Amino acid sequence: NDEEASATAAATNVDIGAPTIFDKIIAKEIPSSIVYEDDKVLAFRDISPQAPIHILVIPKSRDGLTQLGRAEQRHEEILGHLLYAAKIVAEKEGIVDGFRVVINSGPTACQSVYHLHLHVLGGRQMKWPPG
Ligand code: IU
Repeated sequence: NDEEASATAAATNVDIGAPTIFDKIIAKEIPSSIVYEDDKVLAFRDISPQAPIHILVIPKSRDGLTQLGRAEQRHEEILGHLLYAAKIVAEKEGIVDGFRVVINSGPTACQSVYHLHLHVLGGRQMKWPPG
């Protein structure tokens, strides 16, 4: 099931600071459905959407920012930029009045790709607490 699959993915991928598939998406070596882009961030549709709108916002330069739990003070600016980009994406997608931003950090949170990313989710009623 989905829960086992994400737990398996989280257990399989470990944070060793290595390049991830997101680098290939940034380099456009792998196609993606890009929603927003500027010099610092890229936003594209998640390949396995968990809501009618599910977009990932990622920094173009990883700069050691594999997960939020490893963030350092030098990342403050890009972290703010990513969050503001999430708002621009929500606006572009017509969900700015109600959307959710999620960051899974580390295996316990089921992070599977070790290149920091914000999930922007919307287009349906969200539930709380999350799983
Ligand atoms: P997570 O927070 O690390 O679990 O999220 C990783 C997301 O990246 C997850 O929602 C995947 O569906 C998504 N994704 C993708 O959009 N394209 C890919 O090639 C891969 C993962 I690998």
